[in-house]
Amino acid sequence: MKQDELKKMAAEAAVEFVEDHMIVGLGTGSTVMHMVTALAKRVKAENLTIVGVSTSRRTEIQAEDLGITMKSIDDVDHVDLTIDGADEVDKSFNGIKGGGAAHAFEKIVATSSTRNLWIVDESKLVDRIGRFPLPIEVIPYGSKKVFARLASENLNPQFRKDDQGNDVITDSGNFIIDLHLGVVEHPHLLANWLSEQVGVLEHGLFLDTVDTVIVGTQDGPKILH
Ligand code: ABF
Repeated sequence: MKQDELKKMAAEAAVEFVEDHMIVGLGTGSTVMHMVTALAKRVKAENLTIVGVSTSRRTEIQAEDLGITMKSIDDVDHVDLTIDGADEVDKSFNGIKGGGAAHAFEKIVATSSTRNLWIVDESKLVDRIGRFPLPIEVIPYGSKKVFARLASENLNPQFRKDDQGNDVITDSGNFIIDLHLGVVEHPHLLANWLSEQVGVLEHGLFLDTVDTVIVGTQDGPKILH
């Protein structure tokens, strides 16, 4: 099966974890797009009452267009279950997220959630995270100073550009700098250091966050706890 079919497999399996009356965090990315489509179908078929909380404008638009009731994270007192994608996940459930430039909102929703569930195709499972460039969201003012500081620490930063060579701008109007590390030797140490850097809004290391990972594999969906 192709990668997109494996993404769809994981996405559809995740929808079964949604219960009536839940407040559901909806992540961002192509795997989540499959999940939102399947969730909307299930909501209609079973006449479920759920509220969605999005992690990006594009997820919010998709969910609303499909008839899912949406609220802002600030209009709910908690989120019962957040279903999101990931770029890499290791055996300790350390993850890199942010390939979709939405990791700041994703982390805000994830840390407000009772339970977090990631949906990935098998290519996202790695022994060590870091081959996928680590996204950092930075405030535009002073971003070149942050870039220089990251470079001076040999973190191999690159401003993320779109196909036309323009800066990628997040839903918050910020820039993304990707760190080309190859491997993250000590995820918690790096996460703490990045969190202390002035001008860094949020990094894409998601550690001690996810409870369950559903993997689309050639042998069917695998549920990892
Ligand atoms: C999102 O899911 C992002 O954080 C992550 O980059 C993305 C994975 O994208 P895809 O599902 O398209 O592979 O949560």
